[in-house]
Amino acid sequence: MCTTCGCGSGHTHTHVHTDENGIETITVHEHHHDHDHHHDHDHGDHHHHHDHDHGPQHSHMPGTPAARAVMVEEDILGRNNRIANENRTEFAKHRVLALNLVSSPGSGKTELLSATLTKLAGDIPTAVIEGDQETTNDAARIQATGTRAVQINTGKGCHLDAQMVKDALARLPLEDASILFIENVGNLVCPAEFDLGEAHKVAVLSVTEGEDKPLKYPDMFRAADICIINKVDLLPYLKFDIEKAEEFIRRVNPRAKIFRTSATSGEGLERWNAWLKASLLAASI
Ligand SMILES: Nc1nc2c(ncn2[C@@H]2O[C@H](COP(=O)(O)OP(=O)(O)O)[C@@H](O)[C@H]2O)c(=O)[nH]1
Ligand SMILES: [Mg+2]
Repeated sequence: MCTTCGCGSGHTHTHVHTDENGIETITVHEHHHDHDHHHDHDHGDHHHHHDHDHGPQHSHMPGTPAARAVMVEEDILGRNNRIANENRTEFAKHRVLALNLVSSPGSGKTELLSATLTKLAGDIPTAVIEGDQETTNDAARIQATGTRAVQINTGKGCHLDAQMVKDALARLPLEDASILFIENVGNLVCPAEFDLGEAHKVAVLSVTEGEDKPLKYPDMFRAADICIINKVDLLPYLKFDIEKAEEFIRRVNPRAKIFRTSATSGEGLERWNAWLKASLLAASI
């Protein structure tokens, strides 16, 4: 269950499958306990029909008071943080720099990763965990660059959690002094809450999304201390004010380190890659 949006039942199991291209996929299945119900009631002159799927923030069923919902939420986040810390210990043991890429769908996370991995090839060992609700498309795009990748399909899930990353690590042995990129499910809300054990969340904002997104989704831009403004090659065609975008990012997160990139033209990738190498060095000592 997501403590942010309330989706899912929280009871999951996974299975692993290797497809004809050798791509390993961990699929998360939800067990549905049907808490959905509907009821009709009259308010004098008008009539309501409600369908409810009881999430943690919306509990008015007898015996499910708000206090219990808060406890469930704390329990889920507490468990997630515990496993995230186990992942973090594992990363430290192998001197791995782990980065959690978060954004709305289509900002260019996979394109940016592919371009980055191609540039780092032969220089720095890398591995990728790909998160999407469905398909192995992105793991296939990553493997095409020669980098090892495991796909996680979250099904109904709106974010990756620490347990999913732990499961993926069991299938993706960490190389010492390497960079692990975790591409989260495209969603500017829920992944902000879930620590995966990463050193940094990296928010990718593309110029086609509008410069106000850091103000509209502040939790994500507060959680991410690195922010990449991608698709700068499209700036001549848009009304996107990049200075204003940077100002808005800094308004919600004054510590944010900001990069401007184009995954397709390669602009800005030198600076981004230099930062990656310097951060890996810092993680290695
Ligand atoms: N013009 C332009 N297109 C890009 C750039 N980065 C990604 N794209 C395109 O944007 C679309 C979504 O990219 P993708 O990497 O799948 O986004 P993701 O959902 O964040 O992983 C694809 O058609 C990419 O080719 C960029 O820097 N410039
Ligand atoms: Mg992607």
